[in-house]
Amino acid sequence: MSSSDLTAPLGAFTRAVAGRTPASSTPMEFWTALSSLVVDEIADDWEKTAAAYAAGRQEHYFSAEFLMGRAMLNNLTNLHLVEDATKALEAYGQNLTDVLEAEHDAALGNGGLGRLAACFLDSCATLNLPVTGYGILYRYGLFKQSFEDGFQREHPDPWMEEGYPFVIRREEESRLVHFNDLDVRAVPYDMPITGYNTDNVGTLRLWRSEPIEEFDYDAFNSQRFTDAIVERERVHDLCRVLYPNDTTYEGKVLRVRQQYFFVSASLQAMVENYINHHGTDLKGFADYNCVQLNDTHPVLAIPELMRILLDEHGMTWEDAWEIVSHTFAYTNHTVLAEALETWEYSIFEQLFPRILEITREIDRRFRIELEEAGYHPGKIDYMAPIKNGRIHMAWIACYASYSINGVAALHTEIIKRETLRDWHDIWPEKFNNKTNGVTPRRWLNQCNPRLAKLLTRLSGSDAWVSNLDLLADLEHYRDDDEVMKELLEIKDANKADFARWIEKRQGINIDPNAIYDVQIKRLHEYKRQLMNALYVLDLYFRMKEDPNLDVPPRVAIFGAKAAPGYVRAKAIIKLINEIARLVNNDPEIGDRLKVVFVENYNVSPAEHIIPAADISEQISTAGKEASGTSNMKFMMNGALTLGTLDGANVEIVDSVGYDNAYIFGAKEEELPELKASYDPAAVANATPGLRRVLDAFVDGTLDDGGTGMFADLLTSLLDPNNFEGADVYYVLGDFASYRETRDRMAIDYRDRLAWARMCWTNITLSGRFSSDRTINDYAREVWKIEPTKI
Ligand code: 26W
Repeated sequence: MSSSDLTAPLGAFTRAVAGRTPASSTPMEFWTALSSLVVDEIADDWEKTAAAYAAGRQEHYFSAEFLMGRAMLNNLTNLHLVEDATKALEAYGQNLTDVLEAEHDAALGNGGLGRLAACFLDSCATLNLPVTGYGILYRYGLFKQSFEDGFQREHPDPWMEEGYPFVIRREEESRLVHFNDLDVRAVPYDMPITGYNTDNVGTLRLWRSEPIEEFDYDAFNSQRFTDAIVERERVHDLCRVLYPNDTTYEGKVLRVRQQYFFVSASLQAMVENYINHHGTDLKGFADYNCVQLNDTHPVLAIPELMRILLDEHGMTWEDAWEIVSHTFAYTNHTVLAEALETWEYSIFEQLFPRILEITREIDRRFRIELEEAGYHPGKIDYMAPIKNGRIHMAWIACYASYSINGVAALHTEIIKRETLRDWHDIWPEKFNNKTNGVTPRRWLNQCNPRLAKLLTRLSGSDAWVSNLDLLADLEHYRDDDEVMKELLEIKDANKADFARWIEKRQGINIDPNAIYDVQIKRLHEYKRQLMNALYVLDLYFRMKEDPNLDVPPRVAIFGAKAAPGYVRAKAIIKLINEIARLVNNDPEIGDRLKVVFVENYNVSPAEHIIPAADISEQISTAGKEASGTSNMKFMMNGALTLGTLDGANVEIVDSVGYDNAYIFGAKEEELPELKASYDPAAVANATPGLRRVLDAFVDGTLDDGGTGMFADLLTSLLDPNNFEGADVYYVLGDFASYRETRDRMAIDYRDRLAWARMCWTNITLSGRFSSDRTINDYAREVWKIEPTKI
């Protein structure tokens, strides 16, 4: 694309935004102006793409979460406008970096599931696939985290309050969503999704709830005017906030309202589009549409589509079910029992009695179908959509969907064997695996420009950016010492950048020559940040004991938010912060060991951290992490995995080989037997280092501010009277193996060239973990859609 001078238009947009001269405008005002300019650039292609997709077969990605992060750099890169924007900003004395940093992250998701949805949209746009995302325009994204005296505090994240030009309100496409006690107007806000090397522009449609036009005129014309206004505002509550829970389900009425709200509005829009293009006979609906359900959060779409077909289009149950059972595909993202959504019958009764009625009919017919097929009554009762006054969303999803998938090979095997075993017994053909992936645009090309440049130079073009498998052709450079030295220089430069960034952000000084050992992900006991913390504390004690201990300098980097109600997760945050305080202030230790807890971890901090990482901690209890996706981002950026054989780690090792990863700990299939005879207290006493670190929780070495939370952590590890027994996640059981492996890894790091070769193999064999591969698999095997280039 030819370069164009953006100086004049940027000036004009900035004046319009700021109402003053560019000379007096702020980086935020320039950001706003530049984003309007970007939307201006893509408007024609976006309209064309939407029209092309609307006419053919499409996939609709339903997700309660889209963790988009920042949009500007991605859009500028895709539109080849980075240089032009840089020049134009410079003409006004601004620099691109500051303007990019002014953007708020769109944190409309908790973690892995939400970020996966965002990577998928990026791949769909790049691959010209007719896919649209549907979700909720939360006014407050995931809470902002601060640390006060080492404790997590949560603050609201009003991410759009300063304006956000990347969503466009489509007033005329509003829908009415009916609840028993409330009618709500759903207004779509569309976000353009640009792709790499394509003019196609996809769409993320986020719904916002608003009062419907007709209101109570009597109330408005009387003294109750203000009451009427307040009542009108109540509707906005629906989309006010993203629930900050991943994995733990809570039966909150507002959450189920949110779910119904966005799936109802989305289905209405889909049905109307079908009618506009293919006529009022909806029998062919499933030929033109499929819906991927991102976990159970959007599963109400199943009874809702039944309602639309039965009540609004007069179909018979059989005809409607035929359509519904060919429309939906369900992805499972977790095997943790506490995450499975079940709603109380009474909630459905109160909010949408008609949906309840339909769900009961689904339940009745399900029971008959299985009885006729001769299944055992106990089994039928277990699998039925409604049981003991509760509605099981995953069971409805499994029954109605034509496809059920897990997100990594091991995870899919576990859901087939355990979590969804009965469904697999009856409908094995529905089950399939789709190992997750991440977009190499954001997670390599944009966040690691130095490495991207090297890869482009060696491969002679940037084609790898949209075909990551091409990097495999470069693997042989691992034997080229000059290239390996260059790789090491790139990592060093990225680490120096990170050191400056964290110094500026949190005032911590770290040594760029140290090993950067990173664990960034939501805080959960199964992810075992606690095991990492135990290692760091143990290493500290070993260094104190033997001041001459010959180990390379290390920085342990953490980033994690804990769900506000998850007391133990918050205790682990406090614990890590206390360890940091102890270690970082010890003059005897100096730069040999530092602990950094990155505050308010989010997508854009990840973009600073990952390119600088040497070691990627993927240390979940085997069988618990469905896939993991940061493991893939680290791999692409040349960090080595220190991990268990869990989730996608299994496939990462399969790609790079055991020589290029550090694998430790109990395997999934070994754990049942190990756990049966497991005595954590005995392990604590017998494992080198463990007793000493555990004692430090309560002997005054670490201070929990008198809360008793550190003692509770000890209880969770050691007390057999715990709800599910002691140390459910096998932290102490795996510790010895973890310690040995992490120690060995640090020593291996000293052979810089050998280390670089391992990193290089990880980078060049990461093609399989591009979300382009994942999306191509979904498109071909599940969605049956074709690229539709404008
Ligand atoms: C109802 C509360 C709730 C909210 C979110 C329950 C469960 C969830 C998600 C399913 C949790 C989640 O994000 N799971 C993660 O999904 C990623 C994408 O597939 C995987 O890589 C992670 O391993 C998995 O933990």
